[in-house]
Parts: sequence; structure tokens; C-alpha cells
Amino acid sequence: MSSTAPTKKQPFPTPVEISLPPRVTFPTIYDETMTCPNPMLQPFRIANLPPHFYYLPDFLTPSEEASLLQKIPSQRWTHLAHRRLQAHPSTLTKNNTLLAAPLPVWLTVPIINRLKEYRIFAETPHGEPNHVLINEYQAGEGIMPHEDGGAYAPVVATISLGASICLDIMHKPAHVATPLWQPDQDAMSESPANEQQQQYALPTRIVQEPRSVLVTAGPAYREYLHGIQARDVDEHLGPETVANWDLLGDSALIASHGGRNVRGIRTSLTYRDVLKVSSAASKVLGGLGRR
Ligand SMILES: O=C(O)CCC(=O)C(=O)O
Repeated sequence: MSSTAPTKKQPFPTPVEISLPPRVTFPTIYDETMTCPNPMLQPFRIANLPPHFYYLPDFLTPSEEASLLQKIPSQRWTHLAHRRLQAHPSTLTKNNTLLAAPLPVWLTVPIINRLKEYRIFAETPHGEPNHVLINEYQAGEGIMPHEDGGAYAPVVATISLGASICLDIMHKPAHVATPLWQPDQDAMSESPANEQQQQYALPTRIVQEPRSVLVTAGPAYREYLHGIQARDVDEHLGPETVANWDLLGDSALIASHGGRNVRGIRTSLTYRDVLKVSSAASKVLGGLGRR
């Protein structure tokens, strides 16, 4: 016979337990110095930008790209004035917490393992992305310059699908000419701060080709703004005006069009590691169908 001990009634709502993983240090492979201790990423560093911007062309195959585009659920879009978006597994709560839930398989295979091969999220608290924001831009649409903020570990991997687009990188408006990264102190004393800054001609542009991934981490994540101009054509693209020109998979294609990129429908998948994850809130709110 089973024992039926009386249970104490719990007050509702259940207290929200935020589980922070044991490793909460920020990445050291993406520190303030110019060096890249990750040999997997070193060949892909955008040399004429501050650390740590990496551009990997052909991260996906054309059939993987087609399959991903076909699997994006059509009923989940939120329509904004100049783009539409959807978040997986869900949007964050008002206090930037992710309700614990797995990413759908179509967003993880083969991408997460490939990101792991390059050790891109190796030092973030969860060791892999737990959140994907999908943005879709028609030609003529864009996103205002912004930073991604403190809800996430300072590493983002942006996969581009469908068409090429230019991402603008710029200083924050309150930028003062204080070097944000220094190889060593001697170099600093020999060179005025503004000279150090001029080593990187900002604002600049990164071309994101379909099937590429752009990794933005550490100082690159924290200290700069990124945005996409709402335009139909990106013009004057070449080695002098595009920071990642040498890393592009097909710069000859752009050159053959006279340095012009006629925009098409471009979809981005931004993979991030949300710091605060709540299992308890997930049980309570997840059942209410939050997405
Ligand atoms: O679509 C992109 O490449 C940029 C997206 C972005 O900046 C964001 O989701 O915060």
C-alpha cells in the first residue's frame, strides 16, 4: 500500500530559480589583445579591424542553406517596420532570462557541431549557443546601429542565408580616443591614442555572403555598434572599402559587378549564449505557450 503523506501546499507562483552555470568567467580566447589563441579561427580574423571579428565564408553548403531556409516556420514571424524576426526557442523575458528549452534540431544540426569544431563558444558559460534570433530583410530594409548588450555572453555567430548584405561597424557615439586594445604598454607610450585608433578606419563595412558566418566577440562585441543600412544596392565595394575583402568567398563576383551588390532577400541566424536561464520559470510559463 502506498503511503499518502500530506503535502504542504506551495504558494503560487513558484519562485523563479535562475540557474547560472558554474563557469561564469568571460571568454579569454577573445581578450583585448591582437593575438588569437584559437588556431582554428586565426586564418579568418579580419585583420584591419579590432579584435575579435572573424569571417568564415562557405560555412554552410548550398543544400544546407536551402534546407534551413525551407524550415523557418512561416507562422512565427514578428513583423517590424523594416524587417521581420523570430526567436528560438523563445524571446527572452523582460529581465533577459531564457526559459529553458532546447533549440529545434533544424537549427542545431549541423551548425552547433560546426561552431564547436571552431571552438567559437568554447569559453562561454554554457559552452554552446542556446538562443537563435532569425532576421529577414527584403531589399531596401536594414537595422539601426546598435549593440547586443549584456543578456548574452560576448560572442555572437551570425550565419547569412539567401543574399549578400553589408554590415556597418562603427564606434559608439560617445567614443573618446582612448585605445580599447593594446598589444603592450610600450607601444602605447610610443604612439598617441588617436594614431592607434586610426589603425582601424572606422566606420567600415563587412560584406556577409550567403552561407558565411561572422563571429563577433570580446572587444568587438562590447565596444562597437553594428547596423545595416536600408538600401537596395551596396556600392563602391572593394579592397579599400570592405574590411573583409580578402576573406570573401567570391570577391570576384562583386568586382565583376563593378563593386555593386544588388540586395535580395537576406536572412540571418544569430547564435548566442544567453547568460540567465530559468528552468523553474520555463515550467510555469512554458506551459502558457510563450514564444
Ligand atoms: O542580421 C544581421 O546580420 C544583424 C542582426 C543583428 O544585429 C541583431 O540581431 O542584433
